[in-house]
Amino acid sequence: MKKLNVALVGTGFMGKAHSIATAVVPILFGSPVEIERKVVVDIDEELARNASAQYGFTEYATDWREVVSRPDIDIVDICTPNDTHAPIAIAAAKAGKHVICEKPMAMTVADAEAMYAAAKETGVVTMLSYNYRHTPALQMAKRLIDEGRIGKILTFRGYYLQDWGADPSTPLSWRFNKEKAGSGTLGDIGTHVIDAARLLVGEFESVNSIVKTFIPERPLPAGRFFGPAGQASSEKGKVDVDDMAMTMIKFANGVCGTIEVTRNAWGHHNQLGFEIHGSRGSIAFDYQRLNELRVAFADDPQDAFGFRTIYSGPHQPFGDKLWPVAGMGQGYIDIKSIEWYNFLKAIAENKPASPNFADGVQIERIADAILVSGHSGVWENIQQAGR
Ligand code: SOE
Repeated sequence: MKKLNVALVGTGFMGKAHSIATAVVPILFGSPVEIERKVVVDIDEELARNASAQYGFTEYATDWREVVSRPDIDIVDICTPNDTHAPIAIAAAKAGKHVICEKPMAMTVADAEAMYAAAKETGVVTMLSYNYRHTPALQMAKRLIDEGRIGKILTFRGYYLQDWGADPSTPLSWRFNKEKAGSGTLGDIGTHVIDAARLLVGEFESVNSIVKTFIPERPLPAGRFFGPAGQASSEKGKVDVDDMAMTMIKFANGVCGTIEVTRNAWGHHNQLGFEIHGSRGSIAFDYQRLNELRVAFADDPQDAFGFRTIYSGPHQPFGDKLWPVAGMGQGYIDIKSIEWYNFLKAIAENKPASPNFADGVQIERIADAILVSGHSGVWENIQQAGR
């Protein structure tokens, strides 16, 4: 296969993470296709120029429209705020480029469906950056479930707790703005747990939620709206998205679940986790201890029964390709690199990647139903794929 040229759109935190991943994939795993980090795009020329030098791209540009249709570009990597995902992804897919896109997929279910339709028409490979699912310990949970090691799943208890939004003086960045973000905590971090729940348990049938905004106004940012939190100005602006969503779930396979997501949980910095209880055992995972998977098997001897910790290493999925000794520790860049490896492998084999735009549409439908239920107060059914 010929060398594929990558265009990265967006130079913030995620642009940086993806750039490190694309740089190290060949070293860690041996890249399934040869790639060149060709052009980096940011509407701010200085940021684009600096990023191309710092992240190791050949060129920089300020207009994604010109770049995504260039004949020499093969892969478009979307790391911009949520309101631009749909236009960039649709233009790129229509131009026949493979697309990897940061989460959440889109601002609305309709936009997500349009992105999926555009990619389906040209047959390009798509991937959504729900990176936490690639954590080797979480993939180990999937392996244990698939092998029936905890029996039949009974319940799923998921959460994603952060605290960067808990302080009312944290400025109103784009993540608190419906026009730019589509939704708040739910789209930003809740969709990661929805992705994990679909992977580990299965499709959602219906949801019943409480959704709240705890801090209805915040100081406007003194500097860039899109940058890191930064300085606050003395003027205030309205928060028009959710701070918290608490959801009960009926899965299509009869499993019952809950998901709690908030950015107002002091002390919890980036805590995505879950417990899954089965008829023959339990599994627990918490991203702040991403190298550990806690398990309890009903068949263990009674005098030594209880949760025990499996520490990630070469025996878990992808662990063999990372570091040779359990206990050396895997981290955020490792999982971002696994994500990119999986995407490039799908391109090389001309197969769908996971999670892809079809998964994304389903996640958007679930997130939308959670917000609707937050208003209606009743159970909301989820439209199933293909219907
Ligand atoms: C902010 O809440 C954020 O950067 C999310 O947007 C990411 O998806 C999450 O992984 C870390 O926190």
